[in-house]
Amino acid sequence: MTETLRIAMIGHGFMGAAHSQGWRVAPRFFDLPLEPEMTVVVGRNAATVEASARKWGWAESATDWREVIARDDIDVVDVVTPGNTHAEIAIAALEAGKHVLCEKPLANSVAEAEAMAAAATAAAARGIRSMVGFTYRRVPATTFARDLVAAGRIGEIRQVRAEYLQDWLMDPEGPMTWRLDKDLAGSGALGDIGAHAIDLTEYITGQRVTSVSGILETLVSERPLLGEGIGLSGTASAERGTVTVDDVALFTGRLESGALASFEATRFRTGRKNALRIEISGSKGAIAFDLERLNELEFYDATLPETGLGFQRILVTEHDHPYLAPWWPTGHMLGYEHGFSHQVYDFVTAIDEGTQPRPSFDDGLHVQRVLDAVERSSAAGSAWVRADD
Ligand code: SOE
Repeated sequence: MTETLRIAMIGHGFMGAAHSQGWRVAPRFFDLPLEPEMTVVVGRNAATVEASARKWGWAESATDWREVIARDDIDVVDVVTPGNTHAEIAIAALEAGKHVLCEKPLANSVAEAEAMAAAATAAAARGIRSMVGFTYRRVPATTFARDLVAAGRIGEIRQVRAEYLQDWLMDPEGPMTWRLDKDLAGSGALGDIGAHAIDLTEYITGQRVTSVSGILETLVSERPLLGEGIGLSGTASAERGTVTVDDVALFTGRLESGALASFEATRFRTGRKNALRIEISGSKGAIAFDLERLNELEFYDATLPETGLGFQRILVTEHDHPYLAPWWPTGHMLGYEHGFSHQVYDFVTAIDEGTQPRPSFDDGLHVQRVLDAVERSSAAGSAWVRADD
């Protein structure tokens, strides 16, 4: 019989739903070496967390994460709370000997991320694994893009353009959520979605961002406070609150090789709902990806005869493409949620094999340093700031 891995998930918002889906579905499709058991979900409100447990298939619910982390019947702690609590929960869980999966961005500050990375290194020496939830690395088309780059198919990387475009804040009467509060979220579009653009760039190119020059802007600085309810489903009250994070982040960066990259993260790009896009130009070819068409990868092979040149659209749904083997027949599309199953597959496999899963807390710390460097650059009139120390 397969050994079990007993999971406690702390938090139960949007990411809680996505992670629950991953824990539930991954073992139904992938042959996992350990069987995840959805043991307990934790939230502050007993009634709502109980409802989440029932809906998503957790055996129990609880309201005190400290008590849950102290339990002997928990092997993994999955952190899906707002950023301001990541460090405290993840460090306590690692110290208690639990493997930790933590949502992105790793933390709200470099200091917190450093403490988390140090706790992860100490825990790794005791066989405890930790990983950051940058799930877009696990979309088959982005993993395939990484494979093409690593195989030299686009040659030497000359230029990168990475952007994450959403428009859910364009209505100035849209209510405040925790994502607009610096104390809870750390930063705005920059950390929430710009972090994905940075991680995906580093993952696909295999190079880190070493320095940046950026600008941050808040387009709507006051919004109605939330009345009843939580998140975007709550009702707006008559009172207004101050938005303390950026709505738009624009920055340029240099990769380790010296190649230039441009980044944009915005929640005001009218008409773009969830467009995480990346285009990488190299000496032998180029690749382009857009999350709004996540089953496709565009590939330009500049080594072909001139008359045959052009971007080709590869439908990344073949069984030989990354992660695709256990899913549907060719051409039967995957969606947003599959990345969370792939994340569970990779994390559980690493725990079983005793290897370091990526992105590690060190990778998450590096992204945090880039985010921090963009903030410092913006405050210094877009001066170039190093991000790799
Ligand atoms: C909200 O902007 C959000 O849900 C992010 O927090 C996620 O990380 C991203 O995947 C989609 O957008």
